[in-house]
Amino acid sequence: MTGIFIKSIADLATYEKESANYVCPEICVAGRSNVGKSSFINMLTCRKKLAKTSATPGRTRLLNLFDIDGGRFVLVDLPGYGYAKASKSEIEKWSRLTDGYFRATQKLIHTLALVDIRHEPSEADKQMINYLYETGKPFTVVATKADKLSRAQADRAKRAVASALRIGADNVIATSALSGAGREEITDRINAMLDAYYADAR
Ligand SMILES: Nc1nc2c(ncn2[C@@H]2O[C@H](COP(=O)(O)OP(=O)(O)OP(=O)(O)O)[C@@H](O)[C@H]2O)c(=O)[nH]1
Ligand SMILES: [Mg+2]
Repeated sequence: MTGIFIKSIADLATYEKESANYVCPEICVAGRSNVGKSSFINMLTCRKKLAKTSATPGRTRLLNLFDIDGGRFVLVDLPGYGYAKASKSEIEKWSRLTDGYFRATQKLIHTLALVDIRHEPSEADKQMINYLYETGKPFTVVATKADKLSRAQADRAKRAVASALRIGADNVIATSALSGAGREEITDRINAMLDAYYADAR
């Protein structure tokens, strides 16, 4: 997939103005701070620095929009939520822009919900999944940083993530931005949902 940066957005009004400029669907990338959202976007688009990554949590505090494949869809990089030191206020900050986005968007067809494969999903992760589930928004859980585990460990961890989130293991895809593992599975899934979307739209 080819990606082009569109814009960083700090408030909802700007999002609404910007999204009025395109008709294609959106897919968003959500997950806690430092889980690897920006790295994941770079992996998908085979670009090293399309989305800015950082070892310091909380790097992406804005909504970042990327055009994928020349208007096929817009990828929305959401601000990371809940990082350890300021969890409550950070979750609130995440909530304001992110909840606002989820309420305002009329184009979102899928959410890629990222969790770290090595850790038990946090309360904030569970909140996000529950929110998506309860509001009927389709999502796939992406378990990041799979390169940090052996293949067998990763398979086990994937099942643990699925069970903690009470979803089917086939709804969790293990990925590594480092090795590119899981990239094809993700792009296949995205292509299938876009094909279905454009077939319906016709
Ligand atoms: N080993 C490994 N490291 C990764 C992977 N993905 C991300 N990282 C590292 O994790 C750190 C955070 O990555 P980012 O992509 O900036 O995370 P983010 O979710 O965008 O973070 P915020 O923007 O702060 O919310 C960086 O040091 C990355 O190099 C991965 O698949 N494998
Ligand atoms: Mg980021």
